[in-house]
Amino acid sequence: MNRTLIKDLKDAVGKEASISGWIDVRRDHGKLVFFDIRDVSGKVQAVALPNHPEAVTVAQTLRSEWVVRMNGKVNPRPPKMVKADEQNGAIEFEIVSIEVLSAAKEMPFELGTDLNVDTYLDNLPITMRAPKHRGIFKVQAVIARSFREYFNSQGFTEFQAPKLVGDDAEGGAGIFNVEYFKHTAHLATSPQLYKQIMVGVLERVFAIGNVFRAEKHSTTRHLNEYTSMDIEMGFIESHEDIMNAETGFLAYLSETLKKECAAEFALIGAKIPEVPAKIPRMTLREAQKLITAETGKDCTKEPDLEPEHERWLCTYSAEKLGSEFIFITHFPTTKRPFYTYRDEKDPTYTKGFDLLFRGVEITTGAQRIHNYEDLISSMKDKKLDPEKFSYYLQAFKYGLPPHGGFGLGLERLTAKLLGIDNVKEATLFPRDINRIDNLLSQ
Ligand code: AMO
Repeated sequence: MNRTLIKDLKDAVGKEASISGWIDVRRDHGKLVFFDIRDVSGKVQAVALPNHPEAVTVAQTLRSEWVVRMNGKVNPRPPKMVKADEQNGAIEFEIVSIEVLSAAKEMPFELGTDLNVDTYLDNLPITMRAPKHRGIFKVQAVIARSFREYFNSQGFTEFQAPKLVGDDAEGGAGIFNVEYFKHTAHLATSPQLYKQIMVGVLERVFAIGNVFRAEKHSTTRHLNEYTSMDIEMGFIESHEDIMNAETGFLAYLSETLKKECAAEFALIGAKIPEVPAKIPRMTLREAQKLITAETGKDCTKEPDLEPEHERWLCTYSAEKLGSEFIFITHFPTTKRPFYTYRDEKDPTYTKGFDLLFRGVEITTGAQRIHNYEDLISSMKDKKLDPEKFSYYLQAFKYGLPPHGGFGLGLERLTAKLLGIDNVKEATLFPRDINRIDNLLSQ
């Protein structure tokens, strides 16, 4: 008999079916053995009845996480037992025969139990099977797919950026070295230089790929390997075009999540955000004046926002401006990478932005310098050696249009969308200073 996915059983009432999946829970009631059986599509209650004694004998040996194939019949539940708000709450699977596909050792804890982050991470291959975590990673997959769909629909071309690089764009700190034959190479911290080069080839490009940051601190926002969703587009007027492109994506994402992930958001207890047609924008200095006026602590001369400022601005934006997203623009030139375009009105500030959402920065983006000479002089200002970037500079030497782009951290976005405090819980296999899967010895 062909396998029926558990979500489709409701259409097979009165018929025979074969299901495959994991034992979620077993409940014994005298001679009856009940199970919740789980597959990728959902759960169903199955029951082994005394009229199939062989099935009952096998049923009594099964425990959580055993993998089984069950043949049987889909019955309507007696009216008193119907659970209208549950998936398959109106049916029950009557087991006729059971084949064990894989036995499982006794679980160290019940799936779905609240665990501290370390225990959760130590046992990731199984803790990820819990409904909450399956939900998180389904949502994450939908985010990445929506990014692809949206930017494909806007005339962008996907490309794969290299992960092994020579000299790095984002400045010296935070780079992993890799032994590369007789040389030292690095792990890419961003596809930045390649996406700019690609503007000269395909005008509008995007990439979704892993990047690496050798940050020594362990926070709830930082990972040492994360997935960067990047775009870069040519022929823009200013960084405003980039913010508009990101707004378009977020609106598409919000709609897709409503269509495809409402159940996951309900299970996790999170709310899908509304995306206004125009996300509020303010300059760093405007934002700092507001914070200073409200909190009484003068931050108007700081070159960047502190995490507490980001949280404050998000609350302010949600309460006063009606948007959970807010763009902060015009960070000082000294704080931004060499490729960032300077504001014509005041070149000590850049035409770049951060996007804040639910208390955290989820994106950095900007217009870029496209003039070859300006770029060289910006490198020199930052004490970088243009010789080392001669490969990248060819794109500029031979004509690159005004362009810009952004980088959006997939795990941070997933965590914030789902109201998860620690980004590591929204990362499939998080790497941090103490852990690559297993804890590293100190
Ligand atoms: P930036 O370094 O600000 O910009 O990174 C962009 C976004 O990537 C995410 N992110 C991280 N997520 C988890 N752990 C980290 N250690 C981490 N670091 C960054 C954040 C952040 O907003 N090249 C530019 C982008 C551009 O201008 O196009 C860049 O990489 O969500």
